[in-house]
Amino acid sequence: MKYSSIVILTGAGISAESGIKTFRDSDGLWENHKIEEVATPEGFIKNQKLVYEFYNQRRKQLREVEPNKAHIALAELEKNFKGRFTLITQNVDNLHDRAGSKNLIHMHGELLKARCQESGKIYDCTDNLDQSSKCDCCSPTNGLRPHIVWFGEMPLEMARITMELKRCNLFIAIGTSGNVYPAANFVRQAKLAGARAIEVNKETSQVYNHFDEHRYGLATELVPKLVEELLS
Ligand code: BJW
Repeated sequence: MKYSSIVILTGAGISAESGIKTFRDSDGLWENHKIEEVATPEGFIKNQKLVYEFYNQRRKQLREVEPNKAHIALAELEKNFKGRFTLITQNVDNLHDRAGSKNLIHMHGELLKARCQESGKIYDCTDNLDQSSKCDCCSPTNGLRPHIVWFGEMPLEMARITMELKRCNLFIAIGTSGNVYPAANFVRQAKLAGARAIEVNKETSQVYNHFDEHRYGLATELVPKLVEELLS
């Protein structure tokens, strides 16, 4: 194999075939909710009940879905690849974790975590959250919020991501539309570092012109094939 350091970025498209709706499809998750209502700090201040319920419903959905062949193939790649391997996901579901991925960065947070609004301490969260949910780290407590990166907030682990993008020689983006920054810019950063860039998607993304190679189709078909090629 000619690559020594691989960075993979995944988006909602990789979980679509597990049954989790993508954000910008016509029947997408946010059809009944305006983005600013459920995915901004301002929306949370305005209507906490709505935002808690939105994420409670999505947390519950995780019990009904399973990792698909694409998640599993990426975990296999990590297990068998001899060089550096970093998987960055924009997804807040736990399907990469459940497929067995280890060196995984959840840059937009995780549905199964909650954060103390006062101290920033992060807690595991499998049950519903609401306005009365309390942390056990401060008193008086300001309560817990979903550990999700909303618009206008800084994505997580950006320093580590930047370092990995600088040193990778293969960058692969799977199932992401290239609408949301800074993730949409990762391909440019990887290219500046000299990496080859491959896009795997059902259709062209907003940033498709920055990739060297495009593979269009379903993630569950294309990702296992690509992994097989990389490991052969
Ligand atoms: C398949 C498939 C199958 C389907 N097989 N493929 C103006 C210009 C530029 C930037 C900005 C701007 N104004 C504001 C900004 C910044 C803003 C932003 O990007 N806004 C844009 C809307 C313009 N970004 C932010 O605010 C971020 N923070 C930030 O920038 O901080 C400052 C900073 C400065 C410097 C450095 C670093 C930071 C925070 C962004 C937080 C995004 N959060 C969300 C919501 C999380 C909550 C939740 O989940 O409820 O994260 S938004 C939403 O979009 C979610 C996703 O992770 C993210 C990306 O979406 P994704 O994954 O690409 O999904 P889709 O649906 O768009 O696409 C699915 C794709 O799959 C499609 O392409 C399909 O074709 C494909 N597909 N089925 C293969 N079976």
